Amino acid sequence: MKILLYNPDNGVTRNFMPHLWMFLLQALTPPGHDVLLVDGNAQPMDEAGIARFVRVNNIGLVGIGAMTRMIAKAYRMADAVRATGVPVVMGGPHVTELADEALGRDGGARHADAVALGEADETWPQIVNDAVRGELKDLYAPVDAAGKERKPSLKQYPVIPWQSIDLDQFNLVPKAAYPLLKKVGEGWGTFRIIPVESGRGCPYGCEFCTVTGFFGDSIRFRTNPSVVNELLLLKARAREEKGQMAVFFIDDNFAINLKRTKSLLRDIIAAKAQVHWVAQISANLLRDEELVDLIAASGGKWVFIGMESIDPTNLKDVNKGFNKPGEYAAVLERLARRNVYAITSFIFGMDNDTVGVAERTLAQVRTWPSGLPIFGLLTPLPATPLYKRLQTAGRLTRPKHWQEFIPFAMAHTPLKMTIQEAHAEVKYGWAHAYSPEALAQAVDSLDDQALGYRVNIFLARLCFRGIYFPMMGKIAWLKVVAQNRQTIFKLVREAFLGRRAQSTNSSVQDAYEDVAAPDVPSEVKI
Ligand code: B12
Ligand code: SF4
Repeated sequence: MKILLYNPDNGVTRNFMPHLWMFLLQALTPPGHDVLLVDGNAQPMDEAGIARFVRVNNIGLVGIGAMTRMIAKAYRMADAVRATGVPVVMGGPHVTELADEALGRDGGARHADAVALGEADETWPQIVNDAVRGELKDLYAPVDAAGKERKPSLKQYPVIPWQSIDLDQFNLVPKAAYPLLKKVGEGWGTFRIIPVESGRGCPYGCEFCTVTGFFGDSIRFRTNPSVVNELLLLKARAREEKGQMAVFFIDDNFAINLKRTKSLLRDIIAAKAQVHWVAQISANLLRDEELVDLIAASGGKWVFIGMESIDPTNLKDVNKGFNKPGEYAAVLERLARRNVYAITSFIFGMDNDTVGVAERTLAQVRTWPSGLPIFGLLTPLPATPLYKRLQTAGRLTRPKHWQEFIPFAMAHTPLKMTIQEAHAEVKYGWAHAYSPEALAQAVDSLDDQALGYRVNIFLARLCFRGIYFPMMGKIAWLKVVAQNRQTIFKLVREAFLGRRAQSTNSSVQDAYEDVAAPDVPSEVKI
C-alpha cells in the first residue's frame, strides 16, 4: 500500500525544520509499504492539490498530524482526501485531546476515519495493518494488555535512515546556489535543520503547556549510542552532499536529568559526533557550569529558554515559579562566555501584565548578552490546566479558537489590560527587538568576538522573525536589507579588510567550527 503522511502548513509562516513524527512513523511502518512525506511548510498544497496527489500516486491511506493552530487546515485537507474515498487517520496533540471533534462525535462534521491517541510509536503498525484489511477502528490508544495507558519506551528507538531519505524539500539554501556554495569552506551547498529527540516528557506541568499532559511526567530516554549514531549518520550525509546539517534536539527539556544529559554529551564528544545543535533547556538547569561546558564542547550553539515573563507573580500564576527572573542574566552570561547564545521566549497577556510590559521586558533584554528574543500571547490550548481555569472563570472569548485560527490573537481576556493592548505589546516587542537599531546593537555587543559570531547573530536575527511572522516577499526583504545597510556594510567591510579574521586567525567558518568542537581534531569538525 502507498501511504501519504502529511503535515499542513500553518498558513502564516514556513517552518525552518521538518516534523519528526513523519520520519518516525515512516521508520516504524511495517515492511512492504511505500511511505511518501509531504510537509506543507516546504511544499504548500491546497485541498485540490492533496486530492490530486492522492489520486495520481494511488495512495491507499493518508496520515495527517497537526498542532492546534494548524488543525482547521488539517481538517479541510482530510475532508478533501476522504472525498476521494481514501481513509484518513489523524494524530498529534490536538486530536488526542479532542478526538470527538475529529471523529464528528461532537455534533460537527467528521474529518477522520481514525484517530491515533497520544504517542503512536506502537499503534502505528497496527493502524497500517488494519487499513490494509479495510478494518480501521475509530480510536487507537497506546495501552497494555490490561487496557492501562502505556507510554512507549524509547530504548528500542528505530533507526531513521537519514542517509537515504529524500530531504530535497528541507534545504534552506536555494538550489541555484548549490554549485557555488558547495565549494565554500567544507561545503554550504545545502543547509538543513533536522529534528532529533533524545527523550520525551517533562514533569514541570506549566499551566499553559500541553506536554506534561500529553507525554506524561515520567521521562523516557533513548540510549546514548542510538542518539550518537543518529548524529553520525547526519554528519556523514552532510559531508557527502557538501552541505551543513544542524540538529534541533526537540526534547522539551533537554537537561531534565542532568546526569543523563552530561553522559550523552560526553559520548557525543568521544564519538566525534558533534554537529551544531539547538535544544530547549529551562533556565534553572543552566546553573551547572559543567553542563554548559559540555554543551559548548559538543556543538551546542543556541539554547531555547522559556523565560515567559520577567515578573515572578506571572510565573507563579502559570505554575512556572521555578523560573527566577533574577538569575536570567547570569544564565545568559554563563552561556555567552562559551559563545552559546539563547533564544529567549516571552509570553504577554499574562494575568499580572499591564500596558508597557513589552518595553519593560526589552529594557531587561538589552542588558543581557545578545540573543534571539521571541514574543507570543498566552494561549489556552485545549485540555491544558490554563484552558480549564479560564473556562471555569468564564474568561474564554473564543473557546474554539482553533476552528478559526487567527495568528497573534488572544482567545481570552487578560486581567489587567485589554485584548487589543496585549496584541499591541506583542507587536511592540517584535518591532523593537528586530529594528535596525536593535540588530546593530546586537552585532556591536559582540565587538570583542571573531567576525563569524557577529555575522551569525546578525543573520540569525534577520531570519528568525520569519519563523513566527508571515514569510516576506522579495520586496520586503530588500526593504529589510536597505534598513540594515549600515550594519551590513560594516560587516562586509570587515570581512574584506580581514582585520578581525587576521587578528584572530578566524574566518566565519572557523568561528563557527571552533565553538562546535574546541577540543577535537580539525578533520572531524563539520
Ligand atoms: C519542535 C517543536 C516546534 C518547532 C516546529 C515543529 C517542527 N518542525 O518540528 C518550533 C520550534 C518551530 C515550534 C513552534 C511552535 N510550537 Co512547537 N513544539 C515542538 C516540540 C518541542 C517537539 C515536536 C516533536 O517533534 N515532538 C516529538 C514527536 C515524536 O512527537 P509528536 O509530534 O507529538 O508525534 C507523536 C504523536 O503525537 C503522534 N503523531 C503526531 N502526528 C501524527 C500523525 C499521525 C497520522 C499519527 C498516526 C500519529 C501522529 O505520533 C508521534 C509519535 O509518537 C513540541 C513538544 C513535544 N514534545 O512534542 C512542541 C509543540 C508541538 N509546540 C507547540 C506550540 C504551541 C508551538 C507554537 C504555537 C508556539 C508559539 N506560541 O509560537 C509554535 C508554532 C509554530 C508554527 N510555526 O506553527 C505545542 C502544541 C500544542 C498544541 N496543542 O498544538 C507543543 C506540544 C508544545 C507545548 N508547549 O505545548 N514547535
Ligand atoms: S518546562 Fe517547558 S515543556 Fe515542561 S511543562 Fe513547562 S513549558 Fe512545558
